[in-house]
Amino acid sequence: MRPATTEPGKLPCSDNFALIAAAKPYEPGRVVDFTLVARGGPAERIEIAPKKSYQSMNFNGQVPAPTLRLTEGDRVRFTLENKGLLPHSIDFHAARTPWSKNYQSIGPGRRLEFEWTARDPGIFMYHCGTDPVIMHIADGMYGAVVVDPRMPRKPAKEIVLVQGEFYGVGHDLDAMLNKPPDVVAFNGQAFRYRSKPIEAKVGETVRFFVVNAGPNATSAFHVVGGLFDHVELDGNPSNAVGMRQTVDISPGSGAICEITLREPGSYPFVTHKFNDATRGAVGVLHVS
Ligand SMILES: [Cu+2]
Repeated sequence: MRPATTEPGKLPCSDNFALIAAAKPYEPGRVVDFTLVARGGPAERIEIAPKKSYQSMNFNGQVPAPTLRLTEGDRVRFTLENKGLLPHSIDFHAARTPWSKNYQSIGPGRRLEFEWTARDPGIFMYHCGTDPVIMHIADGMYGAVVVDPRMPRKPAKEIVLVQGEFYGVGHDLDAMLNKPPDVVAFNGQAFRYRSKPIEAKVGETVRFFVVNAGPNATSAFHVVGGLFDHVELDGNPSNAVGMRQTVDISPGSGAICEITLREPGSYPFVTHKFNDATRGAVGVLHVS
């Protein structure tokens, strides 16, 4: 039998993952349906780096899971279906709802439904919270929720980056607890935006929505050759700060990082925690 590392895997998520849907204008009483299907097993092997496949557990067959974009006040009618092999659950950092009621695990074949209201603008992580949480996260069960404020943000080129760590070939609890990750990636695959840069224009505001799924390492988000003009910690306008060279994003948190480049060229975006950049958390913004 060939070792798992040489088994082919699928692309963790589409190349368009970084390009988020447009913000919706505020509309009182809007209800948004959102369904996540927990998955696992051989069909969920993903290619996290060239010739490096990983046995993921995930939502909707992709790592990271789909980004949910809401506007402040939206009501989410949420469904979790467990089509995986283990119990799974959900934890929306954007929600204010009791863990003891809505974040409990359901077994394979089961379904969970609840509603919550997006009251807080921000960029949030969501993830499976089933024990051992470190494994359900490191194996790929995470995604991002963007909640836009009622007052629309100014137009920008908007990019979602979810940083995550991968250990061994998956399901390796000892490595997750005790060893450094083998791959650290933005949007599920090492260096994916280095080989296929993200395009922007000179003078255009680029708005990064960054979530650090961890599970273990902080992200020190930085653009080489640029400075952030405007940063919102956790993506909330009340946390706005001015110029930043590097933005600290702990596991389980997020930030909006805006930058405007005035000269054409290539600008790498990295975690300035350079052991993790070397493991794959590097991309390129190409400005023309
Ligand atoms: Cu899970």
